[in-house]
Amino acid sequence: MDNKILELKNEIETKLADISDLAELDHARVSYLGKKGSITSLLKGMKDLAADQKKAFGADVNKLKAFASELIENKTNELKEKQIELEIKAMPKFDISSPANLKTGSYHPITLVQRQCETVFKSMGFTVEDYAEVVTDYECFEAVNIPKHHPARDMQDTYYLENGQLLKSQTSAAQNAILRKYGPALINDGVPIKAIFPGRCFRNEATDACHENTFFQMEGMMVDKDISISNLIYFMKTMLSEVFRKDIKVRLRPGFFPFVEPGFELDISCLICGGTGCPSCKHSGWLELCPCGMIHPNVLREGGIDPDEYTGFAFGLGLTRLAMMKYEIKDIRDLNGGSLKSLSQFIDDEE
Ligand code: FA5
Repeated sequence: MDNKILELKNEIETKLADISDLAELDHARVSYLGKKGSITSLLKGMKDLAADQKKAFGADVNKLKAFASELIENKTNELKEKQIELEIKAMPKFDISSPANLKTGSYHPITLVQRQCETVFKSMGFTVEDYAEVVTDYECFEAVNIPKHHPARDMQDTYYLENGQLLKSQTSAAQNAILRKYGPALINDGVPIKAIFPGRCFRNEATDACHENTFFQMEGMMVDKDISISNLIYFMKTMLSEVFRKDIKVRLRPGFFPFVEPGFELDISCLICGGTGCPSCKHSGWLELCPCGMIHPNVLREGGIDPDEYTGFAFGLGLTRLAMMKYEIKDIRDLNGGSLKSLSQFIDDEE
């Protein structure tokens, strides 16, 4: 190997070993691999070599380039992990017995995770929509492929008003309105529908450590030509790793929801017990967090979109459960309890 190449290889190794900061690492990357970097200059200098030396020299410089790229990538991962560990250590842990911080107002933990999810999805081009809490039977059920008297209605009992309207049991109640709002731009101008719509949901059910009668979900939809399950999985994983700031163990299993086909349940490994089983995860080690699937053709059709031309995915993230996992809150009922002593402890780690 040429001396210049060997010297540069040694220099890169020594320099990278000393770097402890991502900005400095990026600076080093540009100085070696950038357009005017030392490795690129070696390649440019090849034109001055004799024809019989060019081949071996070029191969060695390319080896050096691959070596430096791998070293920089490994170092980047190492530094990012260290940074995340430090951020996690700096995060305050939820302690129900600690004194209330009543001097300043604070956001509710659900608001904090909602805002974090919104930031992630907005950065991926999704719009954030608001929707009513009192809706019609058509919006909540019929428009999403749950006709009157369908057995799937038994899964979600809710509270009815005397005028026949109801408190929405799922954010899916907004799906039809979103399809109708953004469908024309999709059909006429080819603009994909990408929307999330967080909201409060209500169900007439017995409460326990992981069930409330009032809780938050965040629905999301994407519709375009050729949308597939891979797109769905990508967006879900990106959102979870951004919100938790670490890799989260997830599992997908088949799930039935009349408005998607195929449908899945996305569970995350319980972060309260580390997956060994506790009351928060009903002793299963897993927490059902985000049902999802490919939007059923009937739902697209009902929203004015031709299912033969367009496909899409939808998900219904349990925001309240996400807040529990993120802040290690063992009992969902603490979130609606209104105790400032507990609720004033949360801060937005994004700020
Ligand atoms: C639904 O509500 C579907 N609309 C979700 C969906 C949307 C599926 C789009 C497919 C496509 P489910 O009933 O499983 O599904 O509720 C979704 C999530 O809300 C659950 O995973 C859970 O995290 C949360 N959730 C449901 N019921 C409660 C409850 N009583 N208390 C707290 N969180 C709840």
